[in-house]
Amino acid sequence: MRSGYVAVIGRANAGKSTLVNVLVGEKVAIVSPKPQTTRDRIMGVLTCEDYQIAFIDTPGIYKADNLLNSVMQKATTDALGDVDMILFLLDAHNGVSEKDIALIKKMKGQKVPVVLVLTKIDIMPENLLISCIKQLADEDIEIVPVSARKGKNLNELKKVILKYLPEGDKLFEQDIISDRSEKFMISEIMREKILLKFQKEIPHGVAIIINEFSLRENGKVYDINLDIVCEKPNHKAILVGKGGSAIKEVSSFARADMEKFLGRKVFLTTYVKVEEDWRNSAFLLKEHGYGKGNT
Ligand SMILES: Nc1nc2c(ncn2[C@@H]2O[C@H](COP(=O)(O)OP(=O)(O)OP(=O)(O)O)[C@@H](O)[C@H]2O)c(=O)[nH]1
Ligand SMILES: [Mg+2]
Repeated sequence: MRSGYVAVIGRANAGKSTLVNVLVGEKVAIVSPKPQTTRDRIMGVLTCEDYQIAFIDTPGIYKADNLLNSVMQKATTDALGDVDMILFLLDAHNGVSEKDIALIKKMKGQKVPVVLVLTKIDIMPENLLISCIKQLADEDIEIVPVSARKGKNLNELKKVILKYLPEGDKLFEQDIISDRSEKFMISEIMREKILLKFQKEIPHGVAIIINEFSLRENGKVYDINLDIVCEKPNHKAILVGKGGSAIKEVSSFARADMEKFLGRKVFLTTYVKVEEDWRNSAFLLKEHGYGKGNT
């Protein structure tokens, strides 16, 4: 039996959460086309007969321009401690930049093995993939190209990971797939739908507060009441939409996913409120669950 922790690191939007979800076989982290989707570390556990891998998904490496971003970057740096190996994910479908090379060099300075995973190869012309691999040859790092979306080369990736994991017992019970609560996932599902519908700064300035999360006595329906916190009155107007149309639409997508996730009917009520510049308030960040560990 082999078991261990694997940090999944990379620039924002590299495909970290998508890969973790596919490898674990369940959605443990939300995904969106916008950078900075993941805000905290999330563990996803893959258990098989003779191995168990605990993946640590992390916020993407990004230049912090507010306190929330700094908290997110700290979550990523902290994930590098106490893992058995690092997967450094690189989305090279537009080529490899100097900045990418600099990050690879920095990762190689860590005290655990690092494997470079080239993501999204389904949208990468083959000649570009070959030239990227040639370009990266000088870096003297093991490279595994994958596509999480098309399920390409994932068995190969698992084999490579297992080479670096120590012999040992299971770290978690068989049925554990994440370290996060249902309540956390519910708030993340709401945030995901907002990330998918709204543009620019609006989704980045949103936090979700769950006021109620309870199963009715009949065991068939969850009552969920949540606040969508945004940063500015004009963001609130956009989130609510004309006659409440935007919030209604986004809540309906969220409710459908929540029902799928919980396997029960959901009665969802949402309220949009403004907390000016909450992303720069240490107090409000903690209030909204950032930078205080798992919930
Ligand atoms: N074509 C293609 N798209 C992918 C693949 N993996 C991820 N994506 C897309 O890339 C975008 C970002 O994916 P995420 O998994 O959220 O990326 P991330 O690295 O977790 O991003 P952050 O949490 O913001 O750092 C989404 O639109 C995904 O659907 C892939 O294998 N192929
Ligand atoms: Mg992510």
